[in-house]
Amino acid sequence: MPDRLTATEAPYTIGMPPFRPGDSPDFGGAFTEQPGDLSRPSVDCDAQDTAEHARGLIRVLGDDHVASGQWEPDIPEEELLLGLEHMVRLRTFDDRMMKMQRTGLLSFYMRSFGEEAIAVAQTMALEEHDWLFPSYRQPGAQFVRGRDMVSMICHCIGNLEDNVRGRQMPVHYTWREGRFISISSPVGTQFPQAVGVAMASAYRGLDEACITWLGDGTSAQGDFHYAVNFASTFKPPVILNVVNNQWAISTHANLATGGRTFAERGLAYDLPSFRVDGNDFLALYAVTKWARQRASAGLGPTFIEVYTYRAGAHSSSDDPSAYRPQDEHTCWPGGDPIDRLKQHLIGRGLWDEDQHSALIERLDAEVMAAYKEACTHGDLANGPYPPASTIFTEVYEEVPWHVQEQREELGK
Ligand SMILES: Cc1ncc(C[n+]2csc(CCOP(=O)(O)OP(=O)(O)O)c2C)c(N)n1
Ligand SMILES: [Mg+2]
Repeated sequence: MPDRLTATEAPYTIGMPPFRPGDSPDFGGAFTEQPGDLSRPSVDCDAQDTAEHARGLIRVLGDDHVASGQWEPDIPEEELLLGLEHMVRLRTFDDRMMKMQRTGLLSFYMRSFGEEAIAVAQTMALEEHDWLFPSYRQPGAQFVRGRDMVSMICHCIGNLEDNVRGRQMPVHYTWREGRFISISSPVGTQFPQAVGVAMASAYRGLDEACITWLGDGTSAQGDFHYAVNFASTFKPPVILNVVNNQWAISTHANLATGGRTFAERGLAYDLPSFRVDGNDFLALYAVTKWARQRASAGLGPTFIEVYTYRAGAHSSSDDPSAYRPQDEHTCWPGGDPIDRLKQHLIGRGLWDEDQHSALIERLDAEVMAAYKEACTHGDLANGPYPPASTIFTEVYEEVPWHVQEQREELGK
């Protein structure tokens, strides 16, 4: 045996990204899977009845932007228009927050660029009292639940009006009233939390479901398997989403799958499992409704792979041109989620370009006004900042002696 195996001698394969900087990315132009390919099984089906759904791709919006197939959801027109508005709101908000980060008014930011449909459509498919256990890539759920935008910006700045007083990184929102559970920096913790709360809801006989999301990279964490094992064993009302956006910072999803889809892992745990086009608002809504109905019927969890593409950088600290072609996201066959819903609505005569421009203008003004108001409570460059004493307050009901000692040492 040589001291060290080279890549070709190694008795295992390592999944590689399809393209690297300098390559011309080509995903084949369009998805081969079409709306109508897959049936909508009854909500009391066996997990193994969804085997094809875990290997295929559930779509509703075709390449011509027309909705079709058994998964086409019954969704009121005004809900679709509201969904479009929330997605545009999120993109506008993200762009403003990035500008704030680049000009030193807040320290760090993460956009949902290209993934706006996910949290918006899926939260709209739930009940108001359901619990949300998101990752940092689903802040859009808060718009659906009506969170005040000024409060969100104050949190990102960490200023005097930040509802968590700077104890969380920007974008790691906490919002009790919206049942939006704190995002944690160590990725993956939300899966066991969601399963646990769903078990508690079932135990108490409440019709409350939990939904949670984590990424392709995060699904390699132990927390993922602990949670899915409990979900498989106790069958609580939980909707488990793996958002496969192709990238975990600079690591490609090919390194995390071993060749199968992420959705097929749900089958191994005996959970109904669906792979859904994550840039298709209608497909996301339909699959989440199915999962919610199954939860209400007392039949337990649903496992979903949301198949999408992270169009932007991982975060404000990342430069994707170091590991993938600059224009890769423009070649993604799933297209842009906002544009796809917009074209669908235009095709149905419910929307037009003028209305879309007016919407963008209105949301620009809304975000601008919120940004200005938030900055009156302090920004990173100019302060004022929350007092240092807030490090020690509002965390423990009874302050432990060593924390008290540190506080005295600091003289705060
Ligand atoms: C336990 C843990 N390990 C590593 C990190 C550093 N980290 C933050 S995000 C991230 C990538 C996550 O990728 P993915 O799960 O695909 O989610 P995405 O960012 O694509 O939405 C990593 C490695 C972390 N925050 N927590
Ligand atoms: Mg990812």
